[in-house]
Amino acid sequence: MKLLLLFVFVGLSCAQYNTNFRAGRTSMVHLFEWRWVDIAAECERYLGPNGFGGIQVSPPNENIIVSNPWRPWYERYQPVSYKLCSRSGTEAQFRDMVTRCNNVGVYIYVDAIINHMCGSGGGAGTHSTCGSYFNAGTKEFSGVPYSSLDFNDNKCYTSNGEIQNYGDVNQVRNCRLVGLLDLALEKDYVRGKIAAFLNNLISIGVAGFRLDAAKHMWPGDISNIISRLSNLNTQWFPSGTRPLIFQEVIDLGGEAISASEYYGNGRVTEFKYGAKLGNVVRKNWGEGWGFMPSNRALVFVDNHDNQRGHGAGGASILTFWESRLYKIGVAFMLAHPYGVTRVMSSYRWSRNFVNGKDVNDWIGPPSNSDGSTKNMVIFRNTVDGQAFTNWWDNGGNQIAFGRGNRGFIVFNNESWNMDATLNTGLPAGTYCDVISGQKEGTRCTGVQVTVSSTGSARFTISSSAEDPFIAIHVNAKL
Ligand code: AAO
Repeated sequence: MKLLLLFVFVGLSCAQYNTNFRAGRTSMVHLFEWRWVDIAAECERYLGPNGFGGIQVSPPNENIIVSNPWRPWYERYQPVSYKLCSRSGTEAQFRDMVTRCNNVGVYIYVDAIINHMCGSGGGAGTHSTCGSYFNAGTKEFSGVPYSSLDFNDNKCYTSNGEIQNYGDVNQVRNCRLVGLLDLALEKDYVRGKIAAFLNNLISIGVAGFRLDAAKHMWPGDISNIISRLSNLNTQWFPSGTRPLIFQEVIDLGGEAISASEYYGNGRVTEFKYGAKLGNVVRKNWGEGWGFMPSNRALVFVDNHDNQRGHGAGGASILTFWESRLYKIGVAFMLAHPYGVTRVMSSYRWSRNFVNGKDVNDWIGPPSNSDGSTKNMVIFRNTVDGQAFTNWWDNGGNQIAFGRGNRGFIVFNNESWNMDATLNTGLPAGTYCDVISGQKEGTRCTGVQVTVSSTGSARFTISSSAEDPFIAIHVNAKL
């Protein structure tokens, strides 16, 4: 009986904060603009075997087709209906992906665009990804259906209907974000349509949602919609499991709305993390970090916006364009215990800077990807739940830390070579560095590290290494 009560309590207390990852898995990857057929194959071939817990996928529902500029990535942030056809694929392909990924323990988290529909200048017709008729001028969306009664314009008091001042809570939540038609989420009808959309995804087997533009929705409206959501599909999840909710709220401080207003609904994207981490890796050590509580945070080095100069974070954000620093940042994040971690898999585009701004920031996807962090994801799984221990630094940019007696990581971000003997906290033995290689059978394919009976080990890292860090853990011990 006691045991039963404990379970009930744990179930309730975790609720929408729980990632629902399969036991032993800790991280998700954002497969930005990937196609469903490619993701299904990626789950089976790579993400499952390499310990990934989940995937944030691009919005699966019908969106406007933007032709000027030609088919930018961001058209998917302009919904036309909740039918499941998009550039990533058809509904059948989406269902097949969810089934195949779930079967190998990699769960799907949908980027849900529920704050708004398309931009007010989107025109009228069937230039939408499933061919549904809409008229942005009269606010008619036949595929849902929504009419002009379902939007917020009557509550917005700015001269042009736009958010003009982020210091005014009412504007941020009742007016249009960059011209996007703002849904009236206090209406029972609208709440019902959104909940039906999300519940359809849950029934297919989806494990949770990123709520796009959550700052632009009233926390109480979000809470009502969450209360209408079903438990996850029991084909893959224990009965009574709630979907993970993580809300996109950009809070770098200094605005009227703070991230903490959303903690009651679920986790929140911690944008300070990538900004501060970027500063640290760029060697601009700064003031106290002031992050939200770890059990409320979803963290990332970069996201699809700030990777290309949209959203928040500015120049300090690390991206694949600076691969060496980027890998340091991603490895640090995955080794450190804070938050639920999300790595990024996007695509390369040709940049063109005009007056310091990339005028190619709109370019849409090819069908390939880049980026590999598989061994650090396994590191994070291996050290999950272990304390942050054995911190060491040289007073500058050589740092090291451990995770209990399960893992240890060392970074040399100085312009000179590192040679240091450090206390790792690990059991004695020979360990394979999982950055330069890995353990294969009875040998290491890269650097080997010998930990003595007192737990100390010598680390040498060249300042010219492309990956100037070494990571060892107990599952890569010979
Ligand atoms: C496109 C066109 C527009 C056109 C519109 C409609 O670009 O010109 O008007 O269509 O036709 C994405 C793209 C948009 C695109 C949109 C729709 O990024 O360019 O518009 O799809 O296709 C705010 C929101 C945040 C949002 C972010 C981009 O709060 O929710 O803007 N992110 C999500 C998605 C994003 C998507 C949308 C929302 C819309 O991730 O991909 O847009 O679905 C401040 C505020 C932030 C605010 C930023 C940017 O940040 O705090 O809340 O984010 O400004 O406006 C310092 C400050 C920091 C500040 C930052 C930037 O870092 O510390 O607080 O500077 O000023």
